[in-house]
Amino acid sequence: TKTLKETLQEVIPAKQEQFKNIKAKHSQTVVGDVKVENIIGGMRGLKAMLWEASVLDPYEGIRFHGLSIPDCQKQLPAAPGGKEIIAESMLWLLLTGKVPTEAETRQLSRELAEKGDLPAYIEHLIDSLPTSLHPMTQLSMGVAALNHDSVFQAQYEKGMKKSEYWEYTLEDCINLIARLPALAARIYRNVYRSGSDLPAINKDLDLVGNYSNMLGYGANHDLTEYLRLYISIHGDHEGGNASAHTAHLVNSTLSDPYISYSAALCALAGPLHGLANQEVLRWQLAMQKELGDNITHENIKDYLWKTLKSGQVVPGYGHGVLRKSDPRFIALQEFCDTRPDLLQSPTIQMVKKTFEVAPGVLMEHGKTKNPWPNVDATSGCVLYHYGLTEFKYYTVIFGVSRALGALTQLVWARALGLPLERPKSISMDVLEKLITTS
Ligand code: AMX
Repeated sequence: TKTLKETLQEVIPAKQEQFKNIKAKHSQTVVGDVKVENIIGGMRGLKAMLWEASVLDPYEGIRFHGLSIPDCQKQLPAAPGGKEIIAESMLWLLLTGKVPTEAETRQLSRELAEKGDLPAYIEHLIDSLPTSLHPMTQLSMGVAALNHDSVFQAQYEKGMKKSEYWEYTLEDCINLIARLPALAARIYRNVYRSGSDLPAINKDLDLVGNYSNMLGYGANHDLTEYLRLYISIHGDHEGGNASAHTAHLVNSTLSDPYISYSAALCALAGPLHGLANQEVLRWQLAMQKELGDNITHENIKDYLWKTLKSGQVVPGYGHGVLRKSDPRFIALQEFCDTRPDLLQSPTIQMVKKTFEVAPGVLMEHGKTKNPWPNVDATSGCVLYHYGLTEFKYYTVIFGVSRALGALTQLVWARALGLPLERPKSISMDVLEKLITTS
């Protein structure tokens, strides 16, 4: 059985060769136009960065190294006794482009469990924070402070060769992914379960099995399975989304992976991005409160219009790239469809009913380019049903997940020797001159 690093070592030379070829032969080849809408529209649609792990098709949704979510569900190993994809098999795929064997997956689970304990200074740091501090701020602070032990930074100071960057980046990334569950669970326990002790990491369990255990939900097999699926399919969503892009940008300055990912978490904490996770639930519960037992399609429509007319967005709907229902939303809905308790949950029934009317309302409203649900429309409601009701915490779970894609791609950025990212900005005066001369 090969290790993750050995597998990566095998695939790197061919990709380096491919990159060298593209750079040598095609640096000046034009592959698209820059329109004014790209410059003033948050660079939407501009093809301007390399990202190996996944590509997002507006209509088909995400593919991880070419595999759709249903492909991954069929091919990637699950936990012993489980059915859902686990973080380790997704991590392996995102990093190497290969589907791991059962043995490789178990070996990686053990490696992560062995590296998963938090250093004492991080425990003290997190324990010293006010419980009123948003869990995402706490997560970002904890991740940043873990850079105390960055091997990349230590080796950089010693003067390592550029060809070695990826190896130390990999070491930091694996250590960080291993430690995220203990960090995220400690935040949860401090904020919502004051005084309760975290169980020790079980070396025979997978990463998310341990995370669920440390959160205090290990006995709930269905929730643990849900978390496995959730964390795997939220792992990567190509490179241009705000969190992944932030990690990529910051790391391009050769900041170590810890502070790069800490910055990414700050981007994830915005309501238009990862915080939509918590916002959907807040919005759904407010609707439930207002409608009481009268949850009819008509009433939901009225509530949607009320939200839109007050100038707010409908959380969980729309997307920067997608133009169809998000396949991640579909995968999570399918998880619900196989469990009678979830099908009977009032919150989940409301998600389904909202889905039956919201696209029509959003189309009639006529602003959003994509009236279909994104993953956040449903993800939090299942957690809520299983008793993980503290929705301010939901984006932290997303943060544990997004590390799989954002961090593995830092390894590739360094293996390919990608340079400091530095797009050209222009003023409106310069833009107008360009417009008149084009
Ligand atoms: N409700 C109401 N209006 C919406 C909308 C929604 N769900 N989605 C988009 N719009 C509006 C935009 O605010 C914009 O209005 P403006 O012209 O007055 O500024 C207009 O429609 C055009 O926007 P767009 O091009 O369709 O979307 P975008 O690429 O600018 O933004 C996104 C994408 C996700 C930020 C947006 O759809 C949104 O705010 N959705 C709700 C929040 C949400 O669910 N975010 C989670 C996204 C997934 C994730 O990252 N986790």
